[in-house]
Amino acid sequence: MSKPILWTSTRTSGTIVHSMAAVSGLDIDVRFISLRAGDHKAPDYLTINPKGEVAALQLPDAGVTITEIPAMAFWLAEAAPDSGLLPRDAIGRAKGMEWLCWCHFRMANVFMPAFQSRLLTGGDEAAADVVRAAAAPRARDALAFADAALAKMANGTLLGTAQVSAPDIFLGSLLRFATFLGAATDDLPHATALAAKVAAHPAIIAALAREQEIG
Ligand SMILES: N[C@@H](CCC(=O)N[C@@H](CS)C(=O)NCC(=O)O)C(=O)O
Repeated sequence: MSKPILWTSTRTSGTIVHSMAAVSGLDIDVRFISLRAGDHKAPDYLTINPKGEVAALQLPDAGVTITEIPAMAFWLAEAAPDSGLLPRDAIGRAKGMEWLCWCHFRMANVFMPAFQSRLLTGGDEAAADVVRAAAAPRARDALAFADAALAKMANGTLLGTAQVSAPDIFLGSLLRFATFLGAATDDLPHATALAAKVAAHPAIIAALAREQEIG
């Protein structure tokens, strides 16, 4: 039996999957590649993930690679049913997928344009500044929506679970991204408390420390 391999890169959206993998407790070989060095466009990597992106979860025994954060989260939750990444009941799992898809769409729609603003504007710096500035209030609006939903949930988590779930981890990362964009989030107590709960998870502390070490 070969271990699953998580291909990722530090301080990218791959960190979200790295955190979920850590919480799963599964024995996963985490391999870091450098986007700056172009490792994700190297022929060997493209045979694993033809999208040329991180993260990618390679399952050597099945001869399959899973990509896209909600799909990787789903596999991790299925492989580690007691991890709390997703609830075991069908409705709970569906609600978990709903939040994962929500976070994923916001990441692509609100956060990525800001982080890739120069790419989007063809290098036009002034236009890129406008794109970045427009992203901060939209990021805040997204987090305010999640904050209001959290206010109604038990345990202050998106699914009302005592354990930190995959959507909670994703939302915690979106809150961090929002802070990078300069969005005000201090007045969103539920989202802020959830992000703190996620950040205090021992497996996530260890995963982030490893990323810090690698640089
Ligand atoms: N939809 C993908 C997004 C993956 C993605 O955009 N990854 C970025 C890093 S944050 C990447 O690999 N970028 C390299 C490139 O596009 O050249 C997911 O859910 O994992």
